[in-house]
Amino acid sequence: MVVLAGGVGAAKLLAGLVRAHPPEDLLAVVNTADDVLLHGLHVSPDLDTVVYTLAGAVNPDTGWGLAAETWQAMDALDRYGGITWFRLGDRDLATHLYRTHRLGQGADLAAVTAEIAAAWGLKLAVLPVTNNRIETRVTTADEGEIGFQDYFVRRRHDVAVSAVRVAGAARARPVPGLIEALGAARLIVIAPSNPIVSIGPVLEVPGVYRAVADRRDAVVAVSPIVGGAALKGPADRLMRELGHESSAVGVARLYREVAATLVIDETDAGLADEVEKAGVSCLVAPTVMDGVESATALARVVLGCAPATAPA
Ligand code: FO1
Repeated sequence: MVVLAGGVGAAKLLAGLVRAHPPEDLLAVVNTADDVLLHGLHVSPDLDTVVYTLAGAVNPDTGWGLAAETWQAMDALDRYGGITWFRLGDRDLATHLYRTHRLGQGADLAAVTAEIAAAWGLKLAVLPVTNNRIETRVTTADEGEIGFQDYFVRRRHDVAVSAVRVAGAARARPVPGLIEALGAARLIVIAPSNPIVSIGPVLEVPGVYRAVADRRDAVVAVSPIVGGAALKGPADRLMRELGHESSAVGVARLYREVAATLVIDETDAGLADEVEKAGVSCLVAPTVMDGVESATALARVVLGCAPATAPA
């Protein structure tokens, strides 16, 4: 099974999937367009959120960074007027130090991610969508084009966006093994992550969109929009600002070429017919994951969408 993942929402569903399905048969393919180079360190927020969550070590209040964290380095950096708007905890820093060290030695991001996931005892495979640098760039009215973390964290995504692009996508290559895994997977899951800035960049890496679209009948997506709103982050605003309807129907329209089924929350049961009219089969189920039980229950609904026959 292959799960296309962004950050927090995807990590929660993955925490359910590893309980409902053998983790050895799970491959999480994670967005890296949120990655940021800061203090000379390579930070991979979505990869780290997936690893930390599945390791049971993530900060439960934020969904990113580590629980029981300390902030000595950030406090010490404040003395110098260094960059501290992007909060890097003392233990989290070790991940970025290690990743940067290994990349500097010539290891690729997939290899380093495998080392980090193994160090946290994870049994499922976690892969960046590409080993190449891709970077979400967001155009705002007052600052022009800025980096994703400048938008998401420094500006608290509290600014209107007129365009989003993934710099580097055109020349990026899918991480080795990804296209084959998509061709062979019994089921492909599009996790409830931001369709624009988390799932979008994954599908923009050349070859990935086509590989997923070719398996459309084996692809199930979970809507990250519930009752017209995102459970976390700016997905609803971004969809509206970029001309899409911020609803489960809007998500269906975004995914209809790549996914045969969309799971929407019971809150949106009344939209099921419109989702079907958008050309996507609709499953109504509880999609708000407030703990492992609800995540596991949703995982079971998703797993139930696996076609009976394995791919030809
Ligand atoms: N999100 C914030 O809102 N504020 C932060 O200071 C912050 C720091 C941070 C450090 C490491 C990391 O892995 C993630 C971090 N995030 C922070 C989340 C990050 O912005 C992610 O990109 C979002 O979760 C969206 O995927």
